[in-house]
Amino acid sequence: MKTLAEMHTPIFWAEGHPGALDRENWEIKITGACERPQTLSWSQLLALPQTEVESRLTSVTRWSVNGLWKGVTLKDLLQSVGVLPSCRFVRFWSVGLIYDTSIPIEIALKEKSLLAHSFNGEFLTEDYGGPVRGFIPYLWGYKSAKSVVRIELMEYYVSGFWELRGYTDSAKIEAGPCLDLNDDGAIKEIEGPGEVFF
Ligand SMILES: Nc1nc2c(c(=O)[nH]1)N[C@H]1C(S)=C(S)[C@@H](COP(=O)(O)O)O[C@H]1N2
Ligand SMILES: [Mo]
Repeated sequence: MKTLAEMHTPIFWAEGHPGALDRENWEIKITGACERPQTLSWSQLLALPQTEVESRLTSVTRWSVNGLWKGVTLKDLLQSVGVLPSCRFVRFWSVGLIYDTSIPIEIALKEKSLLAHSFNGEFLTEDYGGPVRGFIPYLWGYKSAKSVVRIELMEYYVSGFWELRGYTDSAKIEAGPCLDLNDDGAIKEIEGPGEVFF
């Protein structure tokens, strides 16, 4: 199984590459509309139920990469903090607190939405959003925030880094040509709006 780097997956850090990050001491603050706000450590994250999903990250810049993503489902995570019915959006913050993005709770609760730490059996490196990133295959890649340090459970929506710069708030995947990085960048068609299946 190939790594993201071997498939020449672009490395996007619009706010600047964060450099080396400390996986063992990584912490994610979970705040907002939940019964038990908490700071989740790396070991606590690994102690939660682990889920593997075979799915694609698909960028609005029209490339897509498929593999085995592993981590904790956002559903399990939200359950563990006692998410409140008033929570309507999940807002992710990347290290440095410059890049943020929010998704509707309904998408967060879908089976393939993860807080991911691994791809094809290897921990994610900093280039690809390690130690832990959002992975939301249902929407354009800019909703999959890298190197997440904070998750805010929100009662309302706020546009994030790319949404404020012109990308849609909904991030619905649209039809059109797309490079399949699993197939040496061959151009394939996304047939219609929705998750990419080729
Ligand atoms: N912090 C941060 N997260 C980010 C981005 C970014 O620039 N900074 N780019 C987003 C976009 S547009 C895409 S397509 C994916 C790309 O993930 P990759 O850089 O691991 O390939 O990350 C998303 N998450
Ligand atoms: Mo993207």
